[in-house]
Amino acid sequence: MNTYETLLVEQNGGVLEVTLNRPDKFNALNTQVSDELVAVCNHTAEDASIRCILLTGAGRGFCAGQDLAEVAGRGDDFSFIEHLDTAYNKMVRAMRTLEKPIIVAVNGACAGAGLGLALAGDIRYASEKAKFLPAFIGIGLVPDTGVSYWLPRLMGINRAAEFLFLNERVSGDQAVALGFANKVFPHETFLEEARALAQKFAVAPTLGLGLTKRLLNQSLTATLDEQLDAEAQLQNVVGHSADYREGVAAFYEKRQPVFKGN
Ligand code: T3D
Repeated sequence: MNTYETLLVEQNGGVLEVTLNRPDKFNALNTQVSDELVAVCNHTAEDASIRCILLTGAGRGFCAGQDLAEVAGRGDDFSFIEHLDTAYNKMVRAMRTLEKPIIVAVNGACAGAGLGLALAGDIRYASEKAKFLPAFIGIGLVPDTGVSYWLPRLMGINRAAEFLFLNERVSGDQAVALGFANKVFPHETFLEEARALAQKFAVAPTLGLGLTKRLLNQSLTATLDEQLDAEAQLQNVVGHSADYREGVAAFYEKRQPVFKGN
């Protein structure tokens, strides 16, 4: 296991629980945080004993986006292209290409690139204390970290325009209604709810979940014909897996299947 300075990382059974750990800064992002999240994804991809990631934040915030304290030290030649490409875009790509589920448990403020980080997960559970805001236009920036990709797809372009232009602050309930959070729970229980979901995924057919994620990813830009072909190709992979054999056997034996993830 790698060592991390900005993250707390703990494996519980098949679940890797990852906590953004810069609570005094509302877990604001910098290159070190995103590099460490990429390392977590790479480690998870290689370690068959990890079958799900649960990502949350320490303290009152989930993630306040770019650490604004680091902006002051930038010179005129600072390249936002290079910064985003090597830091936050790399993080989003690592999360989306990781073929294992990522649950994001949003415990508090979720802003800017922190919203992009949350949207790069597969399922978002929110505490009643969660608040989501784009933040970008509030400081004169455009959306990044995938926010302008996900929001129109999840909430429609008109509501995305309103949310982004007006830099609206929305609650967990509103995020569910808008379609970009899955469920909201009381603050006292929300992490337990997310952990229970993660433990379900940890005993699910991991190969099937991972390839379902691949299909969902490509569905966002594919034609129906491309998607039908991709489904057939990937069914031909999972259709020869041990978990599929186990699933069918358990069905006929009227018992719970024991999926090993392969
Ligand atoms: O520049 C580039 O690298 C390009 C990439 C950009 C990507 C982006 O993410 S742009 C957007 C950057 N983020 C923001 O603009 C959000 C700024 N923060 C806020 O709007 C609010 O702080 C929150 C809505 C997140 C939380 O509000 P609230 O009222 O609950 O808490 P607070 O009192 O404002 O903040 C609590 C502490 O966190 C505070 O520190 P203090 O005063 O107690 O010592 C605050 O300074 C700190 N904090 C919050 N956000 C950031 C931050 N520190 C550094 N960077 C932050 N982004």
